[in-house]
Amino acid sequence: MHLHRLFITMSMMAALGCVSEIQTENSPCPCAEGWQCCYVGKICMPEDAICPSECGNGHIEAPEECDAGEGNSNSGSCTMACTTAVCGDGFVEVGVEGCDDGNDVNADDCAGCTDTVCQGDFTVDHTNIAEIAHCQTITGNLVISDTYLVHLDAIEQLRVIGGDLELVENEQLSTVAGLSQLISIAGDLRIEGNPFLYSLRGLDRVESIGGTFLIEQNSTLASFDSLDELTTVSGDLMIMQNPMLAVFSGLGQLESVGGHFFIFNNVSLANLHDLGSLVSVGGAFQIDVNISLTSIEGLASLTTVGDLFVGENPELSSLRGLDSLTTVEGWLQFDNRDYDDYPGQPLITTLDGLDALTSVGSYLRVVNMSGLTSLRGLRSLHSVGAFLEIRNNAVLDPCEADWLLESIGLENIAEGARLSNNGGTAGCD
Ligand SMILES: [Ca+2]
Ligand SMILES: [Ca+2]
Ligand SMILES: [Ca+2]
Repeated sequence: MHLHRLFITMSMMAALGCVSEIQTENSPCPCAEGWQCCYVGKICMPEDAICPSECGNGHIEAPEECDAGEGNSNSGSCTMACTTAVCGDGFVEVGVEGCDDGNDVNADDCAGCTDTVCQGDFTVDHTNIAEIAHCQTITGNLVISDTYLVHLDAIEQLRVIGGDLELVENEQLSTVAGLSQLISIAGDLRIEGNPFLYSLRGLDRVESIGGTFLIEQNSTLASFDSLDELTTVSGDLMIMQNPMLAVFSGLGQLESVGGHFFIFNNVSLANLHDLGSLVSVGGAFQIDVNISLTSIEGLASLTTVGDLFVGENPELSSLRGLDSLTTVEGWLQFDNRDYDDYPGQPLITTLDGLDALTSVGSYLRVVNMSGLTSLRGLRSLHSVGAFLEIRNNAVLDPCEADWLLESIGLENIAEGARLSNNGGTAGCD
């Protein structure tokens, strides 16, 4: 083939009488017909041969896809390797791509060359929530407050919140199902004053809350379904004034609350059956003013608490459920306020259920328990770190208080005891 072409070329050139040389490969341009003049080196090559290429010379030579000369850039449309910039090449094309992590995985910080890590704090409402639709991570706080949002489907990419998540006083919000990808909240989760939020379905994948978890004044919230992955609340857990909340189903995996745990004034709350995994509460555990609460038997795994306060739950008839509790590190109080507008706990007649309790780190107060007749549930108690107060228990025989003092031993009560105004008359053993 080459010989044939060379012969023709030689014949033509000889006929024209313009060249005396024979066309050969790599000879300098100009080239004879059927040959190409390569840009690099200005040499002749057969037309079907591949010329040498030099990326960066401004000429597109195979196999280059582009060559912008000095304009080649790994942040531009033609890379330093003379390839056309594309999503997935590992280079960020400035002005076109937000990121390029060189993979086609979308569940990371860069999805489809869109940066999914949104830096800083965001406050959004129904008019601008779409602006954070691409965010898989928000490094700061996300505040959704006082909006007309009905749902949160616009932010269904969201996986991680580095700060707080606040859902506060959204008058029409009925579901958080749009948060179904959310796994962790490093700060607080506040769900407060959302009158149509009847369920927490959508928080199913949240495993931990780094700060406080506040659920307050959500007037139709009926359950925690489904917080099935939540094992840890590192800060406080505040469940307060949710009038339709009847059970804690959905909190069945919760093992520890690092701070305080307040269950306050939830008028429909009937029992704590779904807190069966709860082992420890670091701060004060306060079960207070829940007028329909009949049982705390769900607390069977609870072994340690900071303080424990059970008061003003008028339907509660027993402390059964605290059977694993061996240590109260701070205060232990069964203390009713004795004001007309507080109902007391008249149905509790014994402290049975506290049989495993051996020590109270600070004060032990049993005050204004109008139905209490026996303290024998405290039979294992042998240490009170501060003061023992058994007072104003209308039908408690004073001999019961004497028995407790003797059972613990005055020498094991650091700051002494006050046993007074216990009105029962059953007589001492
Ligand atoms: Ca080139
Ligand atoms: Ca790219
Ligand atoms: Ca990616």
